[in-house]
Amino acid sequence: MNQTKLKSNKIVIIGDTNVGKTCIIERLINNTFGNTKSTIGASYTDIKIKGINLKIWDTAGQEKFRSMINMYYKGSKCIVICYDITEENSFNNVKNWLSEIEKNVNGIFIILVGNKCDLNDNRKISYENAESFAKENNMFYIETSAKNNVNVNKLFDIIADKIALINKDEDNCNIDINKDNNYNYNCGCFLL
Ligand SMILES: Nc1nc2c(ncn2[C@@H]2O[C@H](COP(=O)(O)OP(=O)(O)OP(=O)(O)O)[C@@H](O)[C@H]2O)c(=O)[nH]1
Ligand SMILES: [Mg+2]
Repeated sequence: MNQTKLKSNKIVIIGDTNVGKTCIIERLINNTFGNTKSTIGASYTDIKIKGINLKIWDTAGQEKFRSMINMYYKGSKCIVICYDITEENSFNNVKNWLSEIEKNVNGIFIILVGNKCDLNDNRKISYENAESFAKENNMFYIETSAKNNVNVNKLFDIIADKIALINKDEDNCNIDINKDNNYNYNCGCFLL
């Protein structure tokens, strides 16, 4: 196996503060939902899903960290933009997140995630509206609940599948068919 094949595939999770980015990762890694503190800077988690090594960067949504997030886009295979289905502003801001991405990277796989779908009674953005916005902007759309564990694993399965295809296209496949599909992970952090 060459050096390239040993590399993790970088995924960056962005979106306004409080939309649930850290909770989604907590649910994926530990299968828990609890008290999270607002993220400072960014932190990463290494995890293997469907035989694909993923390095998932969780970034801070607070305005004061905004300008620093641009450096995380470089070299990523997938960007996940999260919003909160009960917070209209967080959906309206997806446009701004998209234009920041466009300034930094081209043709990247982007998934739009509407989190907190357990709060359907307080929903401000309809599924149809969000899905058609996603389509218009060449994004995949999925709704999740980190709280009730809805679609969190599915989200990362979709990402792993897509990255496997991207890597295959690049003749840079990272799948090790001899390894099982256990979720092995490491983590670390980087304060800006
Ligand atoms: N009801 C509900 N609440 C959620 C869900 N996910 C996260 N939350 C709550 O939303 C709040 C913010 O969650 P975080 O994961 O810290 O948000 P974040 O997007 O990482 O925020 P920053 O780190 O500041 O960018 C917390 O109070 C969570 O308990 C969800 O799926 N449903
Ligand atoms: Mg966070």
